[in-house]
Amino acid sequence: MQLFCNLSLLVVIIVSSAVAAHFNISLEEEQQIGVPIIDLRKVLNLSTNPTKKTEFKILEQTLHVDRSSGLAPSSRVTDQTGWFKIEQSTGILSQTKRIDRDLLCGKVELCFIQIIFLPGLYMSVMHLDVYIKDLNDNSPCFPSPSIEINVSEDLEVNHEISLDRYKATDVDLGNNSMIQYTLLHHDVFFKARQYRDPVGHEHLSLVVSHILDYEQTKVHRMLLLASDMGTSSQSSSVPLLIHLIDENDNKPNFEKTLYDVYLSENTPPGEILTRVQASDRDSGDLGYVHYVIPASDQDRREGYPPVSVNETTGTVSLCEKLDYHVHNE
Ligand SMILES: *[C@@H]1O[C@H](CO)[C@@H](O)[C@H](O)[C@H]1NC(C)=O
Ligand SMILES: *[C@@H]1O[C@H](CO)[C@@H](O)[C@H](O)[C@H]1NC(C)=O
Ligand SMILES: *[C@@H]1O[C@H](CO)[C@@H](O)[C@H](O)[C@H]1NC(C)=O
Ligand SMILES: *[C@@H]1O[C@H](CO)[C@@H](O)[C@H](O)[C@H]1NC(C)=O
Ligand SMILES: *[C@@H]1O[C@H](CO)[C@@H](O)[C@H](O)[C@H]1NC(C)=O
Ligand SMILES: [Ca+2]
Ligand SMILES: [Ca+2]
Ligand SMILES: [Ca+2]
Ligand SMILES: [Ca+2]
Repeated sequence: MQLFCNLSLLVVIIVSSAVAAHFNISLEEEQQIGVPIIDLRKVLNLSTNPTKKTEFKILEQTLHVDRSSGLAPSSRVTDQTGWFKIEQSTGILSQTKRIDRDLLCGKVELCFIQIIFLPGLYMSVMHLDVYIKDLNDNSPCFPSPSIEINVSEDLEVNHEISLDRYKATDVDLGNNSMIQYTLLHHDVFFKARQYRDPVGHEHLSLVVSHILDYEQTKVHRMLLLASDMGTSSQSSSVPLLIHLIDENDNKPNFEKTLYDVYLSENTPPGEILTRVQASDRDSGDLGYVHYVIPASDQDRREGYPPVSVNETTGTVSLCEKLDYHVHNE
């Protein structure tokens, strides 16, 4: 019974001393290697007398990525070579290799390296947690070197074109990775729109802000700028090209509103009387013009019209002998 009580007392002592021997510091990522960070002798109130040896010794260094607020499990990585060293005789802590927070901890806010060390012979083990703070050392990055999209010239004003698949990403944390988009060199036809949906996802789109016309401008060229909202904001940009797709939105137009031809009654059939010409502002097949003179089958049986038009060239020729009394007017 006596033995059991002593044992539990011992456990309590270990726990309380472990709590006391635990302290935190914070450090920005990407600090220079070898630069003194803290003097552990001062922190621990140890003698700074150089003749009194303290002999610091690191036992373990472990990276803690605390995802307790997210869905992914937290992780720990013990690196045998470590990120830090403690000068054995002076107790000065310094960095031995590059610490890139963005690479080590990604989007996880709580990111620290725990150093378990002995501050000297016959002293108890201590824990030093070095919290790694984010620096805005990355600019937003677009997934492709340029953005090219095809849109119909028929799109209506206020139509929205999603650019979500072209959004930039920034590997920093918090405001250092929040991105704001701006359209540079843009015209009146498009505006950028950025918004957060009810679920919290960020979206980027282009809004048509003026009637489009392929016949006027076939390609709209602008620059999409992404800037982060961190301290000393970083930004990058990509060319944004919008190719309009032609639609059949133009009617052929005749050069003249009336073609007037005077003939004598004895003009021989087959004679070319005039040539009609119409043009269509659309491109390709949409702008191809062919000519017909509309007439019913009944009309044709009765010899009307007495002229025919070449479908492709627009030349109008006489197809039968004229009779002044029948054909005038
Ligand atoms: C270390 O920092 C964390 C978070 O900032 C804090 O919750 C904890 O109390 C600190 N621990 C010590 C021993 O200062
Ligand atoms: C070191 O001494 C200072 C001032 O005497 C005291 O505030 C501090 O808590 C001490 N630190 C430790 C780790 O004992
Ligand atoms: C846009 O159209 C061109 C030519 O019609 C085509 O080569 C290209 O793949 C299209 N681009 C997209 C993003 O649809
Ligand atoms: C992040 O940016 C927002 C908007 O500019 C600002 O209100 C907020 O204080 C910033 N947060 C930090 C931690 O700087
Ligand atoms: C129309 O004119 C073209 C060029 O002169 C000719 O090749 C074609 O045969 C003509 N079409 C008809 C139906 O006469
Ligand atoms: Ca950034
Ligand atoms: Ca960073
Ligand atoms: Ca058109
Ligand atoms: Ca047309």
